[in-house]
Amino acid sequence: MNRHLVTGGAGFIGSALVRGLLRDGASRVTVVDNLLTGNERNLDEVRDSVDFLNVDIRDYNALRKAMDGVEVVFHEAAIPSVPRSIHDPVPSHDVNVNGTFNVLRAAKDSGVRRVVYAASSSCYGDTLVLPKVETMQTNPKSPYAAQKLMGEYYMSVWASCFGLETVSIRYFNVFGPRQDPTSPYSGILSLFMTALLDRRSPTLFGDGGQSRDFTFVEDVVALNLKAAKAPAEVVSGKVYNGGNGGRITLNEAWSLLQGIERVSIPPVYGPPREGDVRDSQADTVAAVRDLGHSPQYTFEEGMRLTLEWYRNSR
Ligand code: UD2
Repeated sequence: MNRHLVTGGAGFIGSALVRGLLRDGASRVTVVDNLLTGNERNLDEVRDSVDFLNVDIRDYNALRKAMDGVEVVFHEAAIPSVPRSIHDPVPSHDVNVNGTFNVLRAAKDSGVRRVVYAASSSCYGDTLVLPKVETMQTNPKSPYAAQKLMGEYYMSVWASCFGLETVSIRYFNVFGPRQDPTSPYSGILSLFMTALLDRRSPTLFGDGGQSRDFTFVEDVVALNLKAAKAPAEVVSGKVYNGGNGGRITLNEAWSLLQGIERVSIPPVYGPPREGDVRDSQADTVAAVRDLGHSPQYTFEEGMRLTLEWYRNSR
């Protein structure tokens, strides 16, 4: 019987978390993924230590069975992307809201002790002040942001009404190896990496002056492991920023990458993107205090490692 289950465990962040759990001493990990955006190749290195279940998180009965005997669930499965949720809101609502509801219901009914949830910095929308603190008023600007926020509310309510331990971590633009660069909805840094290696211009929506707190995936993995172990009386039902604490514009990020690769490729500028947040930066005080968050990778270190991974995997 496995103690840990990762929904979305064949995805970019989920598979990194599976590897992190195994490094941290787990003997086996259960992965629930319907391979909509995930890929079993992401688990190649750890296949022998993974019980993979091709299950959709909207299937309560299958989740209930998968969670039998599990102690901690990491809920990473989602249909990500702000623009995708605007172009096609029904599937993202169904997976991100109804799916999350099912994960909680199945977890409770299966006797799971704790659920750690992948929330999103998008819930803040545009704020007058940076960095963004958990105590600020949320202001979602897209269906995706609203859905992820709804998930946080459900987490807290499952803690208060049903005695399940929950921790929500608001991710701030996670990047790293294995992020899928092939969709129009892919994360910007994965698009940058492939554009750079192809010696193509990336398209920047708007003036490229929008900023993000890009967070290296291994720092998010480490934070999840800490969130699974932190004392319930301190963390349960709560929400924490899982960012790095820095902030860089898209123009700066592209410049840095060109410098690393010693090329000069001016970007192409397109119209601003609907639902886009202008600036994003995490206040990490609460995560440091309660969870022991301690990001280990500077943006440049993370970018270099990621770029090498994309180069070697071509
Ligand atoms: C949001 C969340 C992030 C995570 C993610 C999941 C914020 C601040 N962040 O990321 O935490 O939940 O959603 O999907 O809400 N862009 C271009 N050209 C492109 C693609 C993107 O300029 O070809 C821009 C885009 O307009 C945005 C930035 O790059 O300003 C980052 O976009 P993204 O899709 O990588 O992530 P974002 O910020 O929507």
